[in-house]
Amino acid sequence: MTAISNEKIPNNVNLSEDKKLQRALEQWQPNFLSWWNDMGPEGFQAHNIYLRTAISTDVEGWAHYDFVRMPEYRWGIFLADAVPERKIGFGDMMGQPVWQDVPGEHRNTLRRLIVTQGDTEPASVEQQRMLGHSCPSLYDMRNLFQVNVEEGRHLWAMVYLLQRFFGRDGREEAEGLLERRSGNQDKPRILGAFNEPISDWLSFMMFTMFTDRDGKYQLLALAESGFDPLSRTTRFMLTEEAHHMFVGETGVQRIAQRTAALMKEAKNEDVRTLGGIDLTTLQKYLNLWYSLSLDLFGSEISTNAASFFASGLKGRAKEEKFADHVAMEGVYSMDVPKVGTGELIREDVPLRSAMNEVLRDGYVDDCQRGVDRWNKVLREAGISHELKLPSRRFHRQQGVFSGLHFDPDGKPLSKEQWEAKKDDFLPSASDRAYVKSLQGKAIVEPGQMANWIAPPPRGVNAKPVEFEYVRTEA
Ligand code: BYC
Ligand code: FE
Ligand code: FE
Repeated sequence: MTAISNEKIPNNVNLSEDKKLQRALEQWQPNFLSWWNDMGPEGFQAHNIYLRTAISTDVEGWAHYDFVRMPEYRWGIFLADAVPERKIGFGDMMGQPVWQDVPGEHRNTLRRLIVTQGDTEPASVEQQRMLGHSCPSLYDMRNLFQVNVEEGRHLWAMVYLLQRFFGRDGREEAEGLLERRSGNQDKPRILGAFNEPISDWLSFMMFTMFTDRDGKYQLLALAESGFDPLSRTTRFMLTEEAHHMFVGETGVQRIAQRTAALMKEAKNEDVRTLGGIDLTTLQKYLNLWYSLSLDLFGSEISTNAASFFASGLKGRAKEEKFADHVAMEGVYSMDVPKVGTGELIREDVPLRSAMNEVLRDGYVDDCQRGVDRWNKVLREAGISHELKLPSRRFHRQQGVFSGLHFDPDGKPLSKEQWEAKKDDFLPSASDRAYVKSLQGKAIVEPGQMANWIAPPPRGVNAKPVEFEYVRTEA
């Protein structure tokens, strides 16, 4: 069992024995808190929230529940236990001992990877900061804040690595992570999806379903890293990540369940007349967040990905599942657009250059399993209509399909056809206005649910659904 110390910065990395690092992190801490106060959940910083906090990193200890005010949440530095004698599991250095320090030749690349990962965490908090004011229930509000404080902790996880292993550059990057802002023209967050607005709860649930799931796959790939501190920190992050995807998957599932019930009541199944979210609108939000999240894997053919893999910095999710860990031979056959014409042709891409696509494959399958569970709910309610993941080519802004147009089935469209049809595929201004209109005011009566979503089957940590998860007083 790895106990977490009860210091100013809770940790299981013996922080008090490294005074220089401790000082650096204690200098960064007030800047983090000031960022949290400015950019964290708006209007609820003084409320008491029933939150899960880590008190140790083993199975029993990391899920301790209590009421806390968010600014007093115990953000800290938690690494999963070291694996004794761990060896690099893939790439050119396969079989050599893992690094406990940063190899000089990989310093810049590793820093970029860590900064890119770290940047997404505060970005998501910024994107979600107004949602408390329109929550469908106290249960949902509490889940939102749980996700937010944990994304804050994921930022700490990356900042620890930067401050501990990257000297002055690392300290500057740690400041930069608090300076960029989601959606800001002059200092945007690094990756596309993290600059998109999340201004309603349907977007939030699709985001935690699809975008947090990119987080899962990227963290799985980084957990394979030959840089052992990165591996250990991402392994612990993955335990927290599971809850984020739970919030997304079950959130959309509850909407689907409610929509199905309203379809039975409404004339011509028109659930909007009863204040529900119709399946067409659900599908459009799915199309949007899934395609934005596919972009987060980078290009299908990537020399960056090849060199991350070759140098042992970033592997594939669950690398041990694969037979060949060197990947010098073999190809990945994919359909890519022919330059100039956009016509699709089959191409054999050297495996290492296709690592982003390999990671995306696992992600797509995982998303499909979630969508299948949504469809099961619809089916059991007697609805034959199904939700569907669009083609990987649809609405892409990164990689070989960017700049081209495809419909959700992957059929090429001209620019004119796309413009004429895009409101059928993606949320239109009026869809967004409708979804927002359903969420005018927060539902804060314990146990009450907004009309457009079904209650969850159970509450948090064996508490009832009608438990008062968010309180104005202690
Ligand atoms: N938007 O070879 P390419 C999470 C850039 S989510 C903007 O195609 P590469 C979370 C790329 O940076 C997980 N730019 O891709 C979820 C490169 O720029 P440079 C986050 C993009 O490098 C919810 C250029 O395009 N973790 O944790 O193989 C809530 C060409 O690059 C995008 C990570 O991302 C984009 N979508 O792979 C909270 C892991 N895609 O070098 C948290 C760390 C690509 O030309 N990052 N570009 O300036 C990585 O492993 C890689 O950076 C990427 C890109 C997979 C993102
Ligand atoms: Fe995260
Ligand atoms: Fe997350």
